[in-house]
Amino acid sequence: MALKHDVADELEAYANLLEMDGVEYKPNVYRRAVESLREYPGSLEALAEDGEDALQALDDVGDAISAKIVEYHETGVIEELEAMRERYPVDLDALLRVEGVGPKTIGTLYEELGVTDLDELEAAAEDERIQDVKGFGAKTESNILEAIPFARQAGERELLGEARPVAERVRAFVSEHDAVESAAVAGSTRRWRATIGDVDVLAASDDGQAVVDAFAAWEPADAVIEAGEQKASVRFDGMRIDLRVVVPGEFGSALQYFTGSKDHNVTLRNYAIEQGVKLNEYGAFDVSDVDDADDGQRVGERIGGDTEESMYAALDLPLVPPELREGRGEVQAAIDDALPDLLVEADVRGDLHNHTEASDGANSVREMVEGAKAFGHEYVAITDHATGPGVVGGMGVPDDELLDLADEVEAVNDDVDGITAFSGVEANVDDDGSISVDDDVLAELDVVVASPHSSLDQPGDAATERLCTAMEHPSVDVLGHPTGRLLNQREGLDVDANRLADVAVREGVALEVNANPSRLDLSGSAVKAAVDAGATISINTDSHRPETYGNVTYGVHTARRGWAEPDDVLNAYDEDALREFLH
Ligand code: DGT
Ligand code: CA
Ligand code: CA
Ligand code: ZN
Repeated sequence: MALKHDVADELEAYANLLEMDGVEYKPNVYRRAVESLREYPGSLEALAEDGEDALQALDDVGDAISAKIVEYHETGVIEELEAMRERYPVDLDALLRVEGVGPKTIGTLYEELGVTDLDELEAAAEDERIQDVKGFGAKTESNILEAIPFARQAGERELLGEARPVAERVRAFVSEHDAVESAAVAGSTRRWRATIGDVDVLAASDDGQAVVDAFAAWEPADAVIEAGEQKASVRFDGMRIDLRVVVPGEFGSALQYFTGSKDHNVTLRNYAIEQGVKLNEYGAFDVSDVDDADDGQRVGERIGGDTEESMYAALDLPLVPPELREGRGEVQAAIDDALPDLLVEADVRGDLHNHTEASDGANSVREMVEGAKAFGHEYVAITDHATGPGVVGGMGVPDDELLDLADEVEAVNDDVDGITAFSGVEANVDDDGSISVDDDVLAELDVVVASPHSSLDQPGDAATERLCTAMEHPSVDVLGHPTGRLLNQREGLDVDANRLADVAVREGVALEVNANPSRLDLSGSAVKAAVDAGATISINTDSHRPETYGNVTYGVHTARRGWAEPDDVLNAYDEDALREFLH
């Protein structure tokens, strides 16, 4: 497997172990290096071959870290890391998935109670041993206990942001094979679900065995799980990847079947039966003249299956976009000719939630604005964190400096042609719904994003109330990452999406679809509630560096999962319409 993945994972583990050990400052130095490694587009092998100096050309990689990368490249281990692992023999990955539990907590619970994995953590909490440890209380203990089932289940699914690039890579590899006519990503990855159980790829070929053999020999794979004549599964970077090969004439029906979801397919198949049509992975068959339609897979007259369109056309239906195939009324909408005219990425004109080095971002205002322009945006808002609870390590901008920052944004706006830069802030929504920034300051800014960052374990009613109160503030334009969820890490606020949508309409506030692949917040189903109620959404990347403007793709597809059309999306508006909304 690629050195980059391996070494980034190892250094991240090292950062966590250092933090467990009570080391200050250094863990974050390692984490910054990990981020830089993961974003480096080139081959890390090539740099490592050239030695430590070459590696130090990477951002945030200094002497100690470059030496560890070379050590790992040459020997396959980092001695200091292995020593730390011996000292703390805990299942860090699993324990870190428990909401509210970080490396420091894990370190303490290991020292005090010998907790090394989820089962032992659960037992300690059930026996009420955690509340006796200094610095812990009964409340923390019960929070931990409640969060364990989610942590257990979260370990089994991968973020879309990790799985999707891998799926594309496998698809490209497979489609290069001489015997392959076409290849496609299927399953939940094609539906752009926020998390992925396993990656499904489909290929059309008359020589299944040759294609399966090539896939089983795919060099980056960590292991082959199984390999048959028509399908194989491999493991890569903690993910399972399934490849199925079908004959070209059945590619469309197989693609339709293996894209799912199961709910969509069941609904579609039942409708088909009413029309005298049988659907399966081998095709669409007219069985109206057949005595026993269950007598084999390929019965009656075949009326579709070479393309996916032909499967829907066999029922006189238009193709249902994969993001809609979740059994949320899309089959009925297709029958009624009422499918939405979905938003596409090209409709998006700007990004309304971004950070600079004034708070926790990595770049200057100018770099973020020029980056947005290079990305193709017509406008961008600079919305650094205000100070407040839940904001990383005092990184927020105090009220009086927000106005200076706004002046800087205005100066950059005057100076850089071809894009409009809006001033703004990401203010905190406090527990009671109040906004953490002074009203007079908020009134001066172009874009006010208000987001919850703390108390993300409030009960649903209080959480809904809190967010609705925040939207009633006259200066708030966008409710940022409304639930505060972090996929596979914390569930976030359990809000009533319908009520949120109604208040958003009434108050003229846009609900964010935060496009960071760790958030995708609102989720697709919450977007659907918003759009159904007539609310406006805003798809923002929450970028802390220009390289992540491209995450907008994940936001767009999440919005599509919520049936969003261009008119539903604030940052698909032209600048005049946007300004009107902001006023
Ligand atoms: P995942 O992997 O959990 O994120 O979700 P999917 O949707 O990718 O599910 P997966 O990988 O088990 O199967 C891929 C698709 O194949 C699924 O969406 C629908 C279809 N499929 C698989 N097994 C069945 C089944 O037993 N019945 C039906 N109707 N469809 C199935
Ligand atoms: Ca799957
Ligand atoms: Ca699968
Ligand atoms: Zn933010």
